[in-house]
Amino acid sequence: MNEDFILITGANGEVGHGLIKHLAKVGHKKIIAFSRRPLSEELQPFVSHPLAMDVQDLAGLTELFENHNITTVYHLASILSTKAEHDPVLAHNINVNGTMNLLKLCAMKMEKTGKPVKFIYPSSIAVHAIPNLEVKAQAGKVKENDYVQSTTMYGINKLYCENLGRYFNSHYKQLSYAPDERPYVDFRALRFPGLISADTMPTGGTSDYGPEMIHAAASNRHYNCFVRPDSTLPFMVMPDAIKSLVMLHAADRKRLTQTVYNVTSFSPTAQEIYEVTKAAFPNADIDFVPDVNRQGIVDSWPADIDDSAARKDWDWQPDYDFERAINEYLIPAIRQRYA
Ligand code: AKB
Repeated sequence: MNEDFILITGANGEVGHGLIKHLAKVGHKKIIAFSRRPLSEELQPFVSHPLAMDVQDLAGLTELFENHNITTVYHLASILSTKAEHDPVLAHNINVNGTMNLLKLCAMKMEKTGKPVKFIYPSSIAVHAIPNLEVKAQAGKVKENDYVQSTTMYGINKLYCENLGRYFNSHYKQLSYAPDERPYVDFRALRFPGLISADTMPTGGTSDYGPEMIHAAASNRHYNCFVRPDSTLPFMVMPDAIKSLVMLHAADRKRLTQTVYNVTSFSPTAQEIYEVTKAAFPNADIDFVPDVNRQGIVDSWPADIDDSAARKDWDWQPDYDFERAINEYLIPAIRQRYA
């Protein structure tokens, strides 16, 4: 019971794959990782406890906390934006109730042991909604508190969970304890832009046109891009996403001036992603066939975000700009994957 465990939820997802491999590589041996489906065979050798579990299963989670000294939670489980629009109630149950279950157990652990659990929570650019394309063009680098009136179920869930985390971090049971005696969860959130991985394909997101275009070209599949060529979103490649999660985890709590941080790398248009894809895979068969509803969501998300607070408070800096991401990471790795 004394050994420290890392708990990873949503472990089968894209970020889970990258994070688990990274943590195992740097020597973490005590990792409990679960997804709703049994943990992917590829990941099983890297974790001590591969499980199939749902974040809505409070009894199962309680048992995990009772039987293991969980000191860090990477809470990755989430229904992404496109899927959440098809089943908003399921999204709420998983995205919100699942997060509440975990925060509650972390707070109870601190009440019992006096030791805080570090809770790393990936949020998203989806918390923002910009009213129209003119405002989006003028908005420039959007800060954490700008345009936070999300219009998607997923974005609303993320925003609420950020606030829940802030509550458990600073105000939990504020009427029962003096401010300096309050149990707390060491909650730290970052807002990811669209993510692109060479190893895995995203499922259920609205920024998926970026990775889908490149993977389809590399595997000789036709692709209908569901947004206009001029559509612009911030993106980041998976190695930088993992870097940001572990940097935020390692950051000195005294230096953290906010509970939620933007992180980003580059902001290409869909046309620019098309051009680099075509240059790498000249036979790529890609058409632009915008889907009016998904386009609406992409148009409402910022074209660029301001990550200066993360840079200042925990020295965040991405390793990959667009050029390096494409030429040194994505194209060589994706080529090899489909060779
Ligand atoms: C999605 O498209 O839903 C996600 C996100 C931007 O958080 N990739």
